[in-house]
Amino acid sequence: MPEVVIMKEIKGRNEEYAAANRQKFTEDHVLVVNVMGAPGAGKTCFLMALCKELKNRGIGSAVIEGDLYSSIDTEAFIKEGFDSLQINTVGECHIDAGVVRQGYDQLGFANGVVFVENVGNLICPAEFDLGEGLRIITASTPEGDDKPYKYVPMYSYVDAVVLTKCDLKEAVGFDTEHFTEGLRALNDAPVYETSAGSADSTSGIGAVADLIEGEYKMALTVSVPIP
Ligand SMILES: Nc1nc2c(ncn2[C@@H]2O[C@H](COP(=O)(O)OP(=O)(O)OP(=O)(O)O)[C@@H](O)[C@H]2O)c(=O)[nH]1
Ligand SMILES: [Mg+2]
Repeated sequence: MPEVVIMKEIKGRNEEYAAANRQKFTEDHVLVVNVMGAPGAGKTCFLMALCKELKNRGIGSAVIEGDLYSSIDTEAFIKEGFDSLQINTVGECHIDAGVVRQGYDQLGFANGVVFVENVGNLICPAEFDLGEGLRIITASTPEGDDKPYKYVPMYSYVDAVVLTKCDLKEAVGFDTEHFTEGLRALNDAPVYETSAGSADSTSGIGAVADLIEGEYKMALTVSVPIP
């Protein structure tokens, strides 16, 4: 049974905790990546394929899972040999910087990348800085190509967009041009096309791994700011 941290929200102090996290992650030379997206967007499948690809490249990774209830996703990562810890929000639609720090300290992971799979939600997670180094949204093609037009705060907030379930593009009539046009009105974040949960599980993962590897190498060289 994996370790489970129960979230207790500390209202109004998130920015303070996020700043302390950023300092700590920088000191530790750990790249923390906040992965957001709708429920069922394919966050776990994408992260599983990405962690395996990073492992092949000699980069270690661990996953902090945020869910309202259950430890299903954490168990999946542990089964594959990755360090993973579960946060249960017990009803909250996001995780915050304080609970991520609790999870990070208990995980005790060093020398690599820590992914935080946020609670499946396209609204609340964009309001809570976790002190992360990189923000990714997973957008699945069956959700529709109009999401950047509707979920403006989230699509403005992220550093990279991972389109998931691209194997279903034609079947669901996903118009990449329409999606990208909406995104470009808000953000110049790169878009990566993936199909990690399909028969071709490695599809598009290499390009995302290049991004993560580049950011991680940068995190290794950054010197610690004096508070
Ligand atoms: N066809 C197809 N199905 C996928 C793909 N990626 C994920 N799926 C399926 O989509 C469903 C949800 O995938 P998950 O990876 O669990 O999604 P999630 O975003 O982690 O879900 P929550 O954590 O519950 O919010 C599962 O049935 C997956 O098998 C893909 O690339 N192609
Ligand atoms: Mg998941």
